[in-house]
Amino acid sequence: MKIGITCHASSGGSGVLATELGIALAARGHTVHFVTTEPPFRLMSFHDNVYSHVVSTVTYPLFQNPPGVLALAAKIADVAEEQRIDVWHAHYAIPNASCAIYARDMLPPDRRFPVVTTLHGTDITLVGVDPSLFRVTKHAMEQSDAVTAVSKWLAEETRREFDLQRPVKTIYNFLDIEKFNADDRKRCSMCDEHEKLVMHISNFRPVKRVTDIIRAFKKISDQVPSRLVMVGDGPERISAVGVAKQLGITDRISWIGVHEDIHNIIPCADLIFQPSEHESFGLVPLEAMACEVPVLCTASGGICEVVEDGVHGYLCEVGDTDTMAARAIEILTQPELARRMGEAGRQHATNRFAKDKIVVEYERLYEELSA
Ligand code: GMT
Repeated sequence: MKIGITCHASSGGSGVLATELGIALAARGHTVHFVTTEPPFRLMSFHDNVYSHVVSTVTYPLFQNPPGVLALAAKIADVAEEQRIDVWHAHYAIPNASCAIYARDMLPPDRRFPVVTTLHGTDITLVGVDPSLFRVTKHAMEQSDAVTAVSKWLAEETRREFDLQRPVKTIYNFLDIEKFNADDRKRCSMCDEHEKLVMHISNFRPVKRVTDIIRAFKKISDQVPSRLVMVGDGPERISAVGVAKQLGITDRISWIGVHEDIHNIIPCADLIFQPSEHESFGLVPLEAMACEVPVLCTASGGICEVVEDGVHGYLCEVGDTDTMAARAIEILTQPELARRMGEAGRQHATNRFAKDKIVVEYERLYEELSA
């Protein structure tokens, strides 16, 4: 099939998932065309059957903001028509689903294509429910030919918040189980031999609660020789650095910035720590589980469908940094417990979330829609 994909090209999980999906579909013999405003984060190397079209937007003194969203819709229509696209897959409702629908509707009837919209989380929970975008988000879902969500929790939230009458199908996120593995499990130069390594990976947005990490880590590192490695960047970094200064632990934390090859970084960790306000899925914990690294997360949203409390790590209440620290200390001081959790995580990731098991679910959906 010829499949078009639109996604956010930044380092967020939705862009990562969409890019990995496109690469996986191409490896299965499909032709994939990405249309994005910047080259996708994980599409830097060449892949057979994958094409990337980057949108350019006109600037004009009248425009305070260049009309990038309209340019995206126009580009989708151009690519779909020129390439005879069979199905368009929009990742993230705003503006990607809206633009795909606009593009579909501006083509002559015999050139139109079905639109699949995949909801990733914040497009519903934070952006879509904002009164300024509620109606346009609802319209995008109602006008899509199929809507999927990355967890049952997100599907349910969407139906409830938007009083949506149409079905929202759950198709879980996936990962490449060969790429994320424990073979490289090693002590790395990020911490001393005698220290345990606690790691957090995100875009440091408020929903990630990065200051909770710093507060919990103070309690952890008072008891266990350890180092905190913060991977990524974003708006909450300044507050997190401020809290670390107040608590006098700046020398115990490394801020290593944004990295594309996190499959090489995760195996260095003894614990992955993601205390989000809510997560529709939680791609990072899944990646950690595949690398046999225990996880410490919050029991919020779709993460409970990925991580089993006490089996792959622990799930704590949002904001409960005392319990988070106690749970982390348990894992860091009991190597046998950590090993068991790591192995159970890998097993679960392989059985439930391996790439080939999930990608066929999207393939089936595309086939149904374009039949
Ligand atoms: O978490 C973010 O801020 C990024 C965001 C995105 O849309 O790029 O992530 C969401 O999509 C990921 C991929 O489906 C999920 O694994 C994340 O749980 C979800 N984030 C939230 O729900 C907060």
